[in-house]
Amino acid sequence: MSIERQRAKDRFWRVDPPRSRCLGFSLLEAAIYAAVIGIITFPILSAVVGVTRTTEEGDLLAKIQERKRSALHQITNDYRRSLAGTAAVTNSDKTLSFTLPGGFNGTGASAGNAIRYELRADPTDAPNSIDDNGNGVVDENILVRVNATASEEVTIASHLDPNTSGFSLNGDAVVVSLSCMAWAKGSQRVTEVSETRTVYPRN
Ligand SMILES: [Ca+2]
Ligand SMILES: [Ca+2]
Repeated sequence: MSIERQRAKDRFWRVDPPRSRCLGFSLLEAAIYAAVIGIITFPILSAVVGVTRTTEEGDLLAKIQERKRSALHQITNDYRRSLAGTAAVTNSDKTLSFTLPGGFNGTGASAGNAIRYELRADPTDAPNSIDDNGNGVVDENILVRVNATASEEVTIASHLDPNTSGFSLNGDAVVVSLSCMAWAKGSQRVTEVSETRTVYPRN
């Protein structure tokens, strides 16, 4: 067989490899698949993020409710023991002072420790409309219990809203309003819980 005939025969029987569709996706197919995967997974991821955020906000709400409850509980217990007629509210309704009984003087309860509850600007967040300490709430207050007689003071609450927290008097009773606030990471808003309680002295 001549070389020319052999070459012609080879060309006749040569089978080009099929352009298999299994070797890869076209650009259009890849784009469609990506879009479909995105449509399926985006709602799932959104739901997971939503549940996580809801859980964080729920935990935060429980935490600040407990913070408020604990501070009100302490003020209530303190003030109920106080001597009637000794309460005063000063410093633009931000300070409550009263006197605890010190014992029995033969005719009644004698004066004991002088107590103050003071709402103060948080030392880490000055009142300048800026969240200086980066905790998500702006210009929060702290609540400090001062035992003036013993020269002792203890911070019993923080994250308090200065605009809605304060004291007032109603006869011998004191009206205490506390608003605790906090911010959950990723949340669009600050969570706040408030309570106003009227407390009467028993002595
Ligand atoms: Ca500030
Ligand atoms: Ca702050």
